[in-house]
Amino acid sequence: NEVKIARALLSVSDKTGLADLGRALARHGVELVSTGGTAKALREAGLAVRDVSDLTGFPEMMDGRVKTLHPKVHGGLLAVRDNEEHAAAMAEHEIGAIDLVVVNLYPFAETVARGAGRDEIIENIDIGGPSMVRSAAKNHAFVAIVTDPADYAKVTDAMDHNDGMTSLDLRKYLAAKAFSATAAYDSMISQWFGFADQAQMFPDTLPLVLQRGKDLRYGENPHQKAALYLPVGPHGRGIAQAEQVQGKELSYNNYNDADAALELVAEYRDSGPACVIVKHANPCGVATGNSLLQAYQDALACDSVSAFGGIIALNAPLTGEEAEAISSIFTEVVIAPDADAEARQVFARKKNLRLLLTGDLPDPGRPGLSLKSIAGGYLVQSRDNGRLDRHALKVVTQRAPTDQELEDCLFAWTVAKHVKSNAIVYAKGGATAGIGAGQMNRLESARIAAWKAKDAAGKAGWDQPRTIGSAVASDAFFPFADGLLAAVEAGATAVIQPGGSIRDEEVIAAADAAGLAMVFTGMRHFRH
Ligand code: 93A
Repeated sequence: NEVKIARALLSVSDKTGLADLGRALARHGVELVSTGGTAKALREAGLAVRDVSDLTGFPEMMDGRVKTLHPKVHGGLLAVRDNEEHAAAMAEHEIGAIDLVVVNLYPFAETVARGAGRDEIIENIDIGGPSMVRSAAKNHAFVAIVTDPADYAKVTDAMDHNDGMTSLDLRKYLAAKAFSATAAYDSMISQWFGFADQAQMFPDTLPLVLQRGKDLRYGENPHQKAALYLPVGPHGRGIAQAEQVQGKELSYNNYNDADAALELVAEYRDSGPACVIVKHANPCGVATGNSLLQAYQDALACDSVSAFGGIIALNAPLTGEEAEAISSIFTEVVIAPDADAEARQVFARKKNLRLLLTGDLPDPGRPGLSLKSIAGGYLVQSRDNGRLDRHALKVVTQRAPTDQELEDCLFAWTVAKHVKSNAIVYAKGGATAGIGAGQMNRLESARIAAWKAKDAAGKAGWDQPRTIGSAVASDAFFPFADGLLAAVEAGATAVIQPGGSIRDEEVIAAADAAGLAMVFTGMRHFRH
């Protein structure tokens, strides 16, 4: 159960804490064996070290690709000490037992992250390291395996308190950690192969190794547990990577809503000022404008009732002016690429408001996977990064849209992509006029959006709703003419929708009869 450590093999890329560990082991009379760079570092700290090449009788060769891959190493790690045959094999081949292994692996993720070339990345795939880690972890009945510098003190403390010995409990803990380290490491490499090959948007093998990030207070409801998980290895930047400057801790629902807001505002990363207000993962107001402040005010005017307690995302750095305006109503989360000192000061007065800074907005066209759990499994798909080519739009009505109608169509379409289906979005002059989300039929979404627009006009004191003279987007085709007729009734003059219904002719005829201009996208944006 308790094993006295007589010999340790150290081979680490990250030399943090190595000298202290070496000294603590030396104090217990442990023989130190090491690979090239690690041995050098230990010697520089004044410690006596035996080279692994001395132990194996082979030089480190092939640019270090073969250093520790040798029976004298792996035999010493894997031998079952109380097995007579194993003991005999050790004696016959002069294999000495190794009781402690300290390894951390070639920095694969860091090499990828700093933009190294393919050859260098490949060279940073550690082979010998994980092999030792796995051998030692398998034989944890006798061998202690340390893969995390944070555990150095755990091991030396245990040795200090128990005459240089480790307990089985500690070795089990270390072995479990070691196997998750090698699993995460290989997953990272496998993910990189997927990322490196840009054409391969949807890998067949899904290296779904996730690392537990921070715990969240609870899930969607207080009786549910929740935590943030992050993919191991290279991944895109998103809401999970945003920097929280102030405010209460983000909740599960905050993350979900903030993600929806950031993904939508990112659609405007190359355009002028834009603002998105999200509530329950659906946008309740989206606007572009000559200034961020104006974009915010226009977005707010679309549905100021729902915006209460909402999530606000902006596509440009915040200044004090917008911060003042935003602070005047209750807001849960504000997201922006950056915020100046004045904006930070203004928000600092609102202790609970969470301010998230993202740096450059993510690329809406990036590849990636989206995941949803179903009972007994998961549904995985490539993320909806479909983008419309405005030249591919097909005018299907007698009247073609005017330039302004076309702009409004495209604006409404982009927003509709981010609205839960069935999605109907009215837009005019670069701002949403009414949003109908999540209904079980398209007609109701069209009616709700128009009704909300009327309500908003009343609240804002406008003489008519913004749906008059607007463009309307539908995330999927109109199966019947009724949805389109509801839009006509609301005052829309242009329509953008995928097309493809068996009743397209009927829908086009209704549009022509009402003098509408309609374009087909040939692309659908369901979001359920
Ligand atoms: O190239 S390897 O896959 N071949 C090996 O035999 C081997 N043995 C240890 N990499 C190998 N290592 C790794 O070298 C360790 O995992 C560690 O990250 C690194 C330590 O090298 P050095 O002591 O020369 O700095």
